[in-house]
Amino acid sequence: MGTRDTICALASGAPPSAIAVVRISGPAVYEIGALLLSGGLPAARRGTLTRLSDRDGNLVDEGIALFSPAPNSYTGEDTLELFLHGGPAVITHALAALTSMADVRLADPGEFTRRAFEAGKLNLTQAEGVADLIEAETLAQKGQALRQLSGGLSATYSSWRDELMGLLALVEVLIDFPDEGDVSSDVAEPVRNRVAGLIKDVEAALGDGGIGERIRDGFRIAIIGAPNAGKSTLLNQLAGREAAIVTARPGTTRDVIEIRRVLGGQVVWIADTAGLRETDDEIEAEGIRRARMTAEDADLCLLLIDASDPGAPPPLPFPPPKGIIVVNKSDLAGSGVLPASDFIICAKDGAGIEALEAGLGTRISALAGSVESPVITRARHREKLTRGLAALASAKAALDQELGFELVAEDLRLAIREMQSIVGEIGVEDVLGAVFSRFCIGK
Ligand SMILES: Nc1nc2c(ncn2[C@@H]2O[C@H](COP(=O)(O)OP(=O)(O)O)[C@@H](O)[C@H]2O)c(=O)[nH]1
Ligand SMILES: [Mg+2]
Repeated sequence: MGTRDTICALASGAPPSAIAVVRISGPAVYEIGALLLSGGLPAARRGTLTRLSDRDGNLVDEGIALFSPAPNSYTGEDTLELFLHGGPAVITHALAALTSMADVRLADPGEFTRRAFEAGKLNLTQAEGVADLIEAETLAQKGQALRQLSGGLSATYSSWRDELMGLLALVEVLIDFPDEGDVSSDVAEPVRNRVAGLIKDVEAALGDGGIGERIRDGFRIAIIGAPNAGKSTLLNQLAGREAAIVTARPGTTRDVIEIRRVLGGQVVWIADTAGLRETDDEIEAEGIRRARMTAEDADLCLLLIDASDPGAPPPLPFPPPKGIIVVNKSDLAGSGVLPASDFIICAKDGAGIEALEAGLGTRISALAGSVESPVITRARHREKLTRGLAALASAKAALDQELGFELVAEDLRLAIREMQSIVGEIGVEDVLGAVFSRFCIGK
């Protein structure tokens, strides 16, 4: 790898703040200590009061320096952390002083963690856990990210990989000694059983209802119903602002409009959709198609019914618990019988909204709790695991039909590769950029 650039960045939040943490990682840490810190580089892992100056000897600030020599640091490289006063001018001056040194530059987003990954301090799912932990807004997201960071997830994938490696070794023996009839049948049967067992485990992980991804990315609630039922009005109530246009004209909402809330301890995206009706308008028809797709994708689907016009409400497309009937415009309800419903609200003045929110929160939190410790927390994991499962199914078919152990071995190798790429052991150059570029600078 040769000599590397030394990277530096503000690691703490946007200034002004009480304290700013400036992080430096790479070989130039020694030079920086010698030239820019009063008293030189401090003793390892000992917070030391020091003065940072620029190369012309102008004082930047006074603060604490912490030196973590390689390999016992986050990145595995020599690392220096400076705890300075968190003012914008201090930070600008500090970064200018540091980058004036040879081979020192500002870090790219996620570059410290990328170096930690490259040094083998973290695997890829753990690095993803770091990013998720920083972005976690709910306790559920935080818990999931911490579990991922501490290796809970990679342990599952690694155990599958190890199991597959063991099977591959057995199958390779069968390829090498094809004529030992007894050996083949003795070994083939257990291999088949273990492949079948793995298929079951992977299927169970994939069939988790996407709960891990939902906890991370947000659950989805769709509001659907006839035009003018008050869907946009309800969305605005839930948003606490005028997110969607409300008019008395049916067919106003065409695009899907989403707002973000925390309900039941979970991040939730609530979508307003175009009213469902027959239409000749091309744009409205597209809106209705999107409304149907949004409802399909959602975890909960609210069918809104107008109490003043309950006539023939569109049928609830999903049974409970996903489908929920909400009667709106309770203020206009006559003496007639209202349709059976889960909630009755007046979206216009907000009556019943609190109860609706509480009810939705209860349902979302039940959904989130329906799977204990989901194995999949990102679409990336699901995609790889799905491919791994296909390879396992193909290995199983080859065993069942006695197509030859070469084919079985090839399928097992494919499955191993997918498991390894989830935790970042192989073939990950293409995903590294995507994973790390979404970190914040300084992490
Ligand atoms: N009286 C009454 N009018 C409402 C209520 N909710 C919505 N509206 C009115 O119904 C009309 C259609 O509302 P909108 O939210 O645009 O319906 P959408 O087509 O389902 O999105 C507007 O004139 C709203 O002001 C309500 O609870 N009571
Ligand atoms: Mg609307």
